[in-house]
Amino acid sequence: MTALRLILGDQLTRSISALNGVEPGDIVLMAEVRDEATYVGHHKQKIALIFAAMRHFGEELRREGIEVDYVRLDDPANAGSFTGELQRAVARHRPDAIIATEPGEWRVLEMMQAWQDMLGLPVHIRVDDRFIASRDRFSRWAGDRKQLRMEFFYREMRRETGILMEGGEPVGGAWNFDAENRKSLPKTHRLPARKRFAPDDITGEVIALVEARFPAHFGTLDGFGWPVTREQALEALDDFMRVGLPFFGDYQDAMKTGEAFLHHSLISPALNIGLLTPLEACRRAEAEFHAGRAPLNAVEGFIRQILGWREYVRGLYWHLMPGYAEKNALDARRPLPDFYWTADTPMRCVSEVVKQTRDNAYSHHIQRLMVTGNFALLAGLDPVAVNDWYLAVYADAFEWVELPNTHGMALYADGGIMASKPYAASGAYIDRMSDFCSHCAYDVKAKSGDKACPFNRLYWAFLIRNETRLKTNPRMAMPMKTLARMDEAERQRRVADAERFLDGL
Ligand code: FAD
Ligand code: DLZ
Ligand code: SF4
Repeated sequence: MTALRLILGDQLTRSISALNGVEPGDIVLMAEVRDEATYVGHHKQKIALIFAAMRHFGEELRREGIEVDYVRLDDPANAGSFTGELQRAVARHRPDAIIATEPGEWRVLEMMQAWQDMLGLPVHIRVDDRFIASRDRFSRWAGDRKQLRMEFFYREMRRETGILMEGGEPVGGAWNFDAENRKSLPKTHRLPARKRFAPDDITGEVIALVEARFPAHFGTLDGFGWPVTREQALEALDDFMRVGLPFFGDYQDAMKTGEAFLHHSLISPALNIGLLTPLEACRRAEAEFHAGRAPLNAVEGFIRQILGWREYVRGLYWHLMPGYAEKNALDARRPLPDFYWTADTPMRCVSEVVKQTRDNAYSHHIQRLMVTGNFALLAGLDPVAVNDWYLAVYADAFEWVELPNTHGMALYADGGIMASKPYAASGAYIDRMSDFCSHCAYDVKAKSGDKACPFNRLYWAFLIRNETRLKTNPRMAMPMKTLARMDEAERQRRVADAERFLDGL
């Protein structure tokens, strides 16, 4: 029996289920296709990362003696889509069956499910077992729970894997050291240089191709330094363990002008395309703790992001799709302002994050959540447009992880399935966690008027607009109490002030 084994651009793991039992005579199909590069206008670095990593992975398989049919984007016969390339490959190789691993996006799963009938061949879609919790495991946990809180899921994952556990109890006597993850960066703190990888010939060729074929896409390719092989990804992980992890806990939420990476791991692109596995990243961090090289607040904080958040959002995505993406619980309708693409805004925090995003296809979690995300939430930007932006601009963005984070966590568009309250904050939060406000044209202390920080002007209008929806939420009790004391004239004044700002966008 000859099997055609399909490997997608985010399935670049030697132990991926589609390659299990690969035999002489089988053919591995990998295809660079226009549809995947354009279904949103991905950042140039994201396309380059995926094509470069795909080409390197294809070569690695060939070195092992596996037959790889690799279709390049600039192949004149390229059909431009997964389905078209599969049809062409079936005509070339006449396989008895197709073997694939389930994809990371609903839209691609629907595509795959149509192939068997279309091609008249058995299509085996295998489970993606690179995740720590299978989709079934998550669904069993979710059951008919009313609330799907990450913290409780995370504790089960800790118990099941034994990571940071001691005799059935969490190491250090607590599950979560989140309260120790919120320091701002002292002025004198020295940030480490981070490991970046100069493009080799294969990556250089891909960079030229992306520049030529996708010139209008967002972002620059100049500083491309992402790991594109497993070997490089392991080096990046090592580098993080040495220079990032020890301070990861303390400064996880901090932001600084001109500094995109701080003490973050930068491993999400490598993890999401399969060059690293989540379990090995967690085990490495745990070993650093046991060796006394990193404190518990850092190690637990890092492991929580992967074993907790990453697994949880993946479970949530598949548990709630396809309806999840259509929710718009706060009835937000405003179009995305141009400055999300141009960085051209006097709001220093927003322009800084958009510039970092343009230059690196990266910004860290708090920048995504509390700057661009918080602005979108307060301004009532349309969730579809905001989701498309997040899916396009980050090198690590695939819908299974992007959608719950944006739709649920940042925008509260799911009405509170993911976050127990909206992450709405005035400028004071950004001022506390960054140096942005001291370089800004706006005054972070002023509450209203043209010079006042827009986050302050929008914050109360957001609460007023959503008062009925949020007033029964116990975690919103404090601001809702303050709002209840505000007289009608003051409310009208604040709404009008916010409207004046929004009209000027
Ligand atoms: P670190 O801060 O070093 O964290 C370590 C790892 O933990 C990350 O590599 C990542 O794999 C995992 N992680 C951390 N937070 C989350 C989270 N909330 N959800 C899932 N995994 C997490 N992450 C993506 O991988 N792809 C996305 O498309 C994406 N979109 C986001 C959109 C919004 C609005 C927000 C608020 C967050 C989003 N995140 C996304 C989560 C998070 O911001 C990134 O995983 C993180 O910034 C990646 O950088 P890092 O590798 O340096 O992470
Ligand atoms: C994101 C992406 C891009 C830009 N290009 C390709 C490609 O040409 N070929 C490919 O196999 N995969 C690509 N990908 C990743 C896919 O979009 C991803 O596999 C699906 O979204 C499922 O997660
Ligand atoms: Fe951002 Fe407001 Fe601070 Fe300016 S003052 S940087 S707009 S939070």
